[in-house]
Amino acid sequence: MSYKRVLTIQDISCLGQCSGSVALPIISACGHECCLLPSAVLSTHTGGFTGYTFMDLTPEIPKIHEHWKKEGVKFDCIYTGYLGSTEQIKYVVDFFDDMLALGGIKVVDPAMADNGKLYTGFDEEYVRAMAHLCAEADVILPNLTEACMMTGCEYRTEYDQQYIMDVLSALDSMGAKCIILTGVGFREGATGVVVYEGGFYSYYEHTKISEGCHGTGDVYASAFVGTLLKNKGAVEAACIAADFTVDCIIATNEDKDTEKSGVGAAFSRVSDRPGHWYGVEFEKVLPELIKRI
Ligand code: PXL
Repeated sequence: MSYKRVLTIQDISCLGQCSGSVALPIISACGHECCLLPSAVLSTHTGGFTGYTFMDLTPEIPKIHEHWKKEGVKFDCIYTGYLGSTEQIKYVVDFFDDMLALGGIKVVDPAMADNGKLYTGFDEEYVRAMAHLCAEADVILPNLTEACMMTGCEYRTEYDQQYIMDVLSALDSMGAKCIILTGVGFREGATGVVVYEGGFYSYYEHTKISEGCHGTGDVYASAFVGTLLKNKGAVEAACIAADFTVDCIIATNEDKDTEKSGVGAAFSRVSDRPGHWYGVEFEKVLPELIKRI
């Protein structure tokens, strides 16, 4: 059947173009039903805003689980992103155990760190629990920071192929099955993804447009899930999602170029800071993604 039902478990950052607010439209645009179970509700994401609100929805999760069990609902894919607490990670395993349809796929984006640093609000215990969740998944999508944190490998900004093979082999020993390692670049101006599956590696290199944009990890993972469920293989889905993410950044920068850059300046409010800095304008390039899948 080509019409798939996906459950995504991640937060809603009401302003911020990340997590649930990008997973829902992207997965829906790919032609699937997307059910969003919010792990937390925040006024904004935590990257670059101050004074945001945070409502942890952990206590709701087992109640929703119980209700859905009574309804007999099953999902063709469960895809998790930013989770609100360590306790939630345990609840996610319960969904994996009894809410997946036959042949259903478990996809985990650890969504907890970038550029060598944990996001605000996470700790070592969360990292350990996330490593266990990744071992349960069919596909994981860590960036290099998350991969190093979960495996204990040293995080480096400059490296060679052997280093990346070592990180992948550490993830493999941790129990991960199919690994999509994002943000891997071997030369100036380039970045890419490595797909490791069944002992085989492949690398897809693309242009590095900027030093990380907020929400691109979530855009990437959502496009990957939407494409994978169109019966594409992991390598093809990883490449299509990479092209889409690059197009999203380009579309966002087209607007930025017409405004004064806000980089390096101190702005106290979102409305004082020029450019669309807190997310990417993925909506503009959704038609391109749809055409490709
Ligand atoms: O894009 C990852 C993400 C998701 N959700 C929240 C975040 C972040 C990254 O900072 O803060 C709330």
